[in-house]
Amino acid sequence: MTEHEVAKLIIGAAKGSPKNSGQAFAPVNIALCKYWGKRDEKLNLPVTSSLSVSLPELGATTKISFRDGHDLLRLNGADQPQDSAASRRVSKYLDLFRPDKDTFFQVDSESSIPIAAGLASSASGFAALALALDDLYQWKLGLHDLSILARLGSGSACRSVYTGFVIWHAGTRADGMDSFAEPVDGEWPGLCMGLIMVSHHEKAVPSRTAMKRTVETSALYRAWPAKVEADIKETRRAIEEKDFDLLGRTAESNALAMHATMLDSQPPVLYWMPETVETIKKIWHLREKGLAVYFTMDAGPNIKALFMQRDTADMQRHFPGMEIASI
Ligand code: 2P0
Repeated sequence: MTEHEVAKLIIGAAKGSPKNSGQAFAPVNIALCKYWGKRDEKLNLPVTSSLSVSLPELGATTKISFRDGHDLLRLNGADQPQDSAASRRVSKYLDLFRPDKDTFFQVDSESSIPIAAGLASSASGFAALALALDDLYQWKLGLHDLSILARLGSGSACRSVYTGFVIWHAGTRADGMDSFAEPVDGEWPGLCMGLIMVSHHEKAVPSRTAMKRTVETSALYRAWPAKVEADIKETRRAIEEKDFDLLGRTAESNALAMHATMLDSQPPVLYWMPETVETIKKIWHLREKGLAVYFTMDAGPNIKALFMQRDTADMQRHFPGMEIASI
């Protein structure tokens, strides 16, 4: 099945007449058990399930409206050139939703996070776009279906249609209709994520490229599916029992294992900077001294520290400049 056919299947039954514009917000999500590797590149179908937590105060607010001539993407107030990678990717996604080839869109997206700095900007961006399209066309789809539509733009975007803890089921069907995200029960008051920015620069290897290379060339990757499955089980147990050490230990181990598969790729992918290693060692040192702090990392050099609100003052002292996001 093509992505056009999947989109048609989902929005086919929806009725409603378009408004002049649609708008939506979608949060950033950070995976505690990562999505790394696809079984279908067109539909963004993952090899494994993944589990994330959304940061409700950070994300993308996107407005979409019709316009003449050509699509226009505006990111944080700046028009993006039509031939830029971002514009082309968004236009390709919008192709799924054009009633005819002469319909074009303007997309204005305000993001409260640095683009392409390993903070999942494409996830909140495509989730907000899918939700904004639903508002524009008045489809009134459920979040289950919107999660599938968001996935067609970027895999991890399917998790950003929800707040809280979220699981993305890998599914087994070729059409991906069973590959969607849904909330995981369990609030965790006091759980915090600290964003330790090592670099604001755009990454040299896009995560899409790195993911593909890992699947194709890393022998270690063969161990990855079983590792993620076990980690998801442990993370769900940690959420249920509010066991912070289990949550942190599992998330940290999962992120390091993902980076190990990247290092094992040919040519190798290493997103880390010297400051990344320094920060990791500092976190381990602080933990040895009794501070309950763990970390996770994505396809970039930045560190996301996991800690409890009661330790905020200590964390701020050790990591001045760290942005704290409540969960
Ligand atoms: C994640 N990442 O689970 C993992 C961990 C990066 C590291 O999802 O090709 O932008 O659009 O499906 O979703 C980044 O990959 O990739 C990602 P596509 P995506 O958050």
